[in-house]
Amino acid sequence: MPLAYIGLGSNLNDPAGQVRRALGVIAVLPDSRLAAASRLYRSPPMGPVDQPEYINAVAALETELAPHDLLHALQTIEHDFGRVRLRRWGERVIDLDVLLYDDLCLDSPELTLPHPGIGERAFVLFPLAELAPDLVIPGLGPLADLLAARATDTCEPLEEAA
Ligand code: ROI
Repeated sequence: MPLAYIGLGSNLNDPAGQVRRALGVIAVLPDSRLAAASRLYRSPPMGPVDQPEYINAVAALETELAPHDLLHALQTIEHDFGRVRLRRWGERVIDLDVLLYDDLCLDSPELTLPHPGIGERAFVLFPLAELAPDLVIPGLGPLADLLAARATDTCEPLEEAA
């Protein structure tokens, strides 16, 4: 079954609760199985700094949903969570991104894979590395190298590993 990685982020209305609840909804998507979920991480906002810190996580989803069907399913969840667009790169109750879909490279009007910006975003790289430390990202190279370049960025787990 194809394996997709999904990025989750929230900085409004109990962000940790939003991310946990979204993981629960992702876990019951049709024709899919939640293979793993990272811990929750906190990170300063990228974008306008006058917004709360973010809670981020990454999920690994085995899925028979095609990439665009997965995207639409995630957009439906965002809508159900009451996501409203306040400003560009601004605060949100939930953000669900398809980060990777197997080693697919895709550039369609709706969906670009790997997700653009993945290589610079500590809040994606840290939780992703928890799930797949040996991952090689198509077009970007080993995750470990991308992570090393972001080592000084702030992104810390809410709880230490058990
Ligand atoms: N910043 C952080 N730390 N985490 C996010 O998930 C996040 N998402 C975004 C923008 C607004 C770019 N900044 C973010 O979409």
